[in-house]
Amino acid sequence: MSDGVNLSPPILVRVIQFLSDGNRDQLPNSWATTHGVSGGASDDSDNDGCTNLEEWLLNSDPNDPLSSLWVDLSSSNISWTSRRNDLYQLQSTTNLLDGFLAEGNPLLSTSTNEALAVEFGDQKFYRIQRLK
Ligand SMILES: [Ca+2]
Ligand SMILES: [Ca+2]
Repeated sequence: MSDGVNLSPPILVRVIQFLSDGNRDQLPNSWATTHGVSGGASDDSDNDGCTNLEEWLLNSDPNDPLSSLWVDLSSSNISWTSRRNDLYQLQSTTNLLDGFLAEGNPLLSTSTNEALAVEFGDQKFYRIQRLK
């Protein structure tokens, strides 16, 4: 930026969208209206074990008990419920204090269930991050 006299280094301006939450229940008004959710964030409208807040964060359907998150570890795979066209990243760490690192490339889901091969042996923590 310049005031005509002094120059400052370039600055990065990032526009962040804030979703309106008129009743302050932690659920965006637009999402609650779209899904007809009248309960609060801690309610479980479809009794699938995921709260409405979790359903919103997971991009799952708060009115469909078959639409929720589950993660399963077998002897060589990690599998999870997914949404078609969402992008997921497998991440791992051997020490939770060090944070997670990506393993492999992001996966564009083509199904409602996805699975990736994982290594077992030494202590390792895995997580699936939905990127989009
Ligand atoms: Ca639910
Ligand atoms: Ca659900």
